[in-house]
Amino acid sequence: MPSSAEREIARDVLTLSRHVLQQFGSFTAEAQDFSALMNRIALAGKMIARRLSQAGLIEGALGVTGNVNVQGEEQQRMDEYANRAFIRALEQTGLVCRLVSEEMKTPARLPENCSLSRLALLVDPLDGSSNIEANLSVGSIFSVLQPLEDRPEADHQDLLQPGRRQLAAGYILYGPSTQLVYSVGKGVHSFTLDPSLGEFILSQSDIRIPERGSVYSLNEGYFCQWSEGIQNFIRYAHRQGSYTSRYSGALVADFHRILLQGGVYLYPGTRQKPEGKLRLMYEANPLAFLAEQAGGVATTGTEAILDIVPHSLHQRVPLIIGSRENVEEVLRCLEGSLRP
Ligand code: AHM
Ligand code: MG
Repeated sequence: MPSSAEREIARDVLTLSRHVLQQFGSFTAEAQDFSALMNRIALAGKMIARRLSQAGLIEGALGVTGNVNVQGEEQQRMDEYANRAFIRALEQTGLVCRLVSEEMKTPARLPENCSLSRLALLVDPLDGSSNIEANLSVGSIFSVLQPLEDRPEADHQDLLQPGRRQLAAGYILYGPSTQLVYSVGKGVHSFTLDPSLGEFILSQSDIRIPERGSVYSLNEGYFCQWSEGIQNFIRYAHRQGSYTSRYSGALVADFHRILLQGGVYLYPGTRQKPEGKLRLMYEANPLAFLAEQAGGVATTGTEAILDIVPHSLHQRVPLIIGSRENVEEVLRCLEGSLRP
């Protein structure tokens, strides 16, 4: 029977970088590169987590920059910091050549990396950033793509590929603890930051999303602007009695709850904005990749998120994501075969 100290040691050596190597089952150059890449993403996450934890004390950490980002949204100072953290964590590493971000109209080129790596990293550096001022959960979302060889690099057309081709995807959740969840296409695994070690330690491997859950998660303030199908799903959820509503305003936090406990998250299009709000390439795609890896579903309502061929880096997409049975209920309301 191992002692508690031995069990502690066995737990603490299961770090993120070691786990990535285990996922590849080898020490090939590809495995080493992915391990190093995940380590640098984790470093950006640690920098962001540290700044968030002290934001109320650091002069100039909170508030808005006065700039408007590519989405036409007011940029928070923490958005800008998080974006810089990802760029600086990845430059001069040889790991990714281009970085696409919600906060930048055109991708950042990391030219010194390009002779070594052709990979691209796509990020929402700080998702749900309107939560920051109130000290609520936020996240970072990431996706890794191999640019297509047969498509021109001009206008980044070589990155406009369906989410099914993602090589890796994940998110970092800045909550009561900082958690990193990722997949390289071999299941979904979560890690918790141990601040005393400065390492992400494996906390749950091969996460499976429950087939059904009781949570529906969406901003009901937009009720009058939705299609009849979405309105009918909400009426159905209200009348059915077994649903409960949870919405934090941060997709990463709401998705994380559903990944672990089941249910459905929705950000549908509205009459004014049929594409909804969320971005395909660095919000919907990475979470759809994780959802499918965990046995769940992600759809626009008419098409699997991962099958969409993008037409631009920053395009928006309606998102319905979560447990298989709950998503099917939404789809049946949309097609009219399930009524409240
Ligand atoms: P952001 O990336 O600009 O923060 O926007 C994405 C966020 C999601 O995290 C969240 O689910 C949603 O926007 C909240 O939007 P709304 O206030 O319209 O419900
Ligand atoms: Mg954001």
